Amino acid sequence: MYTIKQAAARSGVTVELLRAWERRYRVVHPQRTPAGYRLYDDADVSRLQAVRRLLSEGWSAGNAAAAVREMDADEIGRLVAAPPGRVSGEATIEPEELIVAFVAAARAVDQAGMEEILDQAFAHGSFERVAEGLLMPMLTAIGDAWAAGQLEVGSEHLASQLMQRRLGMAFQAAGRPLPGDRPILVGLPAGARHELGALAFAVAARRAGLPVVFLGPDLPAGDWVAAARGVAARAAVIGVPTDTDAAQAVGVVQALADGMPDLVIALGGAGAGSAAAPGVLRLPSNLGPSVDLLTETLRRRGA
Ligand code: B12
Repeated sequence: MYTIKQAAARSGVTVELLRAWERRYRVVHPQRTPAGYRLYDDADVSRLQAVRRLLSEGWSAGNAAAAVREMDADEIGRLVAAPPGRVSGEATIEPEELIVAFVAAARAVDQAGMEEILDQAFAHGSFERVAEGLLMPMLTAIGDAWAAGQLEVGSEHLASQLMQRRLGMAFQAAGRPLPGDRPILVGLPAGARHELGALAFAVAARRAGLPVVFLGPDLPAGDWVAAARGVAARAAVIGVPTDTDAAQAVGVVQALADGMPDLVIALGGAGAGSAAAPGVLRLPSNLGPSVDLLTETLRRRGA
């Protein structure tokens, strides 16, 4: 066992910092001597080294502590032993740790920390992989924490705003449709505001070369028809994020099918099953397969 001075020396942090991390972030839980002095063991020292390591890679203290709190001894050992510069890479920071750290940063309304974690998330591979493996699970974890009363509404709004901006940037970066391309409209029916899944799909579809126009949330059926007619759309993809959105989605499908019989109409999202109709394509929830299915359907129908 080590005194606070020894533990600080072994982990390479100052006594003041050690106390602050203990008090603010509960990184370590020292035992006490009968006289009340703190005593630290090797596991405490490793945890302190792990936090220090993440800080040196640019993490904020709160996020580093939250990530380390969720790690077991093996993970901490691997983190501490990793060569410099490797910590932010795929091999060492597991997606689960980024998700936990993102929720912790959101809870603390730490926007800079959340941005930092999203930067790291985007280093984890292709857009599709990051969106499905990290961004969407982060949102689900935020929703779960909110439902469990562990996170305020402001934190949840902050998280979805940040996600929306990132997805918007990815959408812009994926290239614009060429003039004259008959577009594929993607959007949500009246009343539906959970637009992030549909936006992620729109990004993936654009990246696959489809000329996507994203109409966004909350669009009434008549306006879908006006937009589709106005641009002679090839397809309309309607996001149905929850069962509650299904009735309005059915209205959009009917209005589009009546007004533009040759239009390819597709539904995607967790509520899509409740809005299913004959002749309407039901897209799977994964981004890659849903883009492939739409592309193949457009080709087959010569649309
Ligand atoms: C962010 C959020 C919001 C934001 C949305 C911001 C935005 N710009 O989108 C705001 C604050 C607006 C919001 C409002 C509300 N929300 Co909300 N929200 C969430 C939260 C935290 C994340 C949603 C999200 O983006 N998830 C990530 C998405 C993409 O995952 P997903 O929906 O499962 O989608 C997957 C697939 O289905 C697919 N997909 C989705 N859409 C599409 C579209 C296409 C075309 C394709 C191919 C695929 C696809 O992509 C994903 C792949 O994994 C969830 C929590 C959760 N567990 O999801 C609650 C949640 C969805 N909300 C909920 C509720 C109840 C509401 C409100 C009614 C709250 C209120 N009382 O006001 C309102 C309703 C708003 C409305 N009229 O639509 C409930 C829904 C319960 C239900 N099943 O009906 C949830 C589950 C929270 C909860 N635990 O209770 N919310």
